[in-house]
Amino acid sequence: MNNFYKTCLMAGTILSLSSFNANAQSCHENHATSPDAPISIMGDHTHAKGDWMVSYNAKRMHMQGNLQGSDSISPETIVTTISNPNAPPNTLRVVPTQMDMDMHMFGAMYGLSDKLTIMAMTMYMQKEMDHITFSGMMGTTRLGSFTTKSSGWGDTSITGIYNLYKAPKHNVNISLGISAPTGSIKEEDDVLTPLNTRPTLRLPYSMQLGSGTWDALPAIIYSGHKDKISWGAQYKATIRLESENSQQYQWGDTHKVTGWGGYKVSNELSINAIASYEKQGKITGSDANITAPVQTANPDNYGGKTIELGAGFVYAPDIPAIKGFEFGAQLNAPIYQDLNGVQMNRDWSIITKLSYRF
Ligand SMILES: [Cu+2]
Repeated sequence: MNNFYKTCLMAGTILSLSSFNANAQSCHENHATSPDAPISIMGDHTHAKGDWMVSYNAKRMHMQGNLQGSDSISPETIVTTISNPNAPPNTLRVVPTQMDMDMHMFGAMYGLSDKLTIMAMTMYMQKEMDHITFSGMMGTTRLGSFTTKSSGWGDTSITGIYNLYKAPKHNVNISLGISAPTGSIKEEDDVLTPLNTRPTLRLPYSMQLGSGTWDALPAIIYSGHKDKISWGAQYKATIRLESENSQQYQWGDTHKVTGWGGYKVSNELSINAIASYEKQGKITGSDANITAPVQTANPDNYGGKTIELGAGFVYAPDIPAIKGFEFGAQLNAPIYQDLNGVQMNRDWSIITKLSYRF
């Protein structure tokens, strides 16, 4: 930890005791780290030269039920009205009802200079999807239900974050990352077929752990603050650098715009609210091993537009023994979804974060 940061902490402590923290504000800004940004925002800050940060984020995303475009659709309606281009007789016979995705993200940041910070990130994922299987080739007789699971390491990224502009109340960072296809795209599990057999099959795209392609991760982020109020906006994208992966398909690019506002309740605690718009393209190409009569096996049933709202907090305790630690949580839920084809409904997600600077 550098001396400047120690001085910052001391100044912050003294100033918070006197309940006047205008100088503490400019102090954390000079340290080039803003504790005000919501924890779901990655790459919001840079570090001073030689400073390290390690972080662990745990995210759970819960999906429940299905949507056709923006409208909710029942399993019985799916199997009687939605066609299946993968296999004769062109009907869907298996419907996902619920999905939970857990991501354990491990990150490290290092200030190469006061302007440029490098960030490495990897994640361990656990996915679980519940389904109903309908009996035979047609009709709405339920045969039974089953759950598929996949778990393992996902894709790994390295990102450079550059401080483009810094003024007392305003900050602009640009970043460019590259994501390596370290996550498996050949996960398998047992399924229950409409003919009451239980073969082991390649799982649909959404149950795989990586994209299979090298991807670029560009972003630009603006943040500002005045007294106890903070705000910001970020645009970030995931751009596929290869037209197909080893299994002959490509995930759609994603573009996401996020805005937020925060309020510093005390020198240790800030709360925030967040709104985001995300657009993702369809999957192009297809994996010849993914052919089950389920909507998730059809590349057309991927991508769409989602607007999400969220709220959270960031807590940086002012206790000498745990100096440098920061903890936060955030809950997000969509208020609008317009999804391509038929897809599972995104219900909510929760993120918690623990980070340590030294
Ligand atoms: Cu950091």
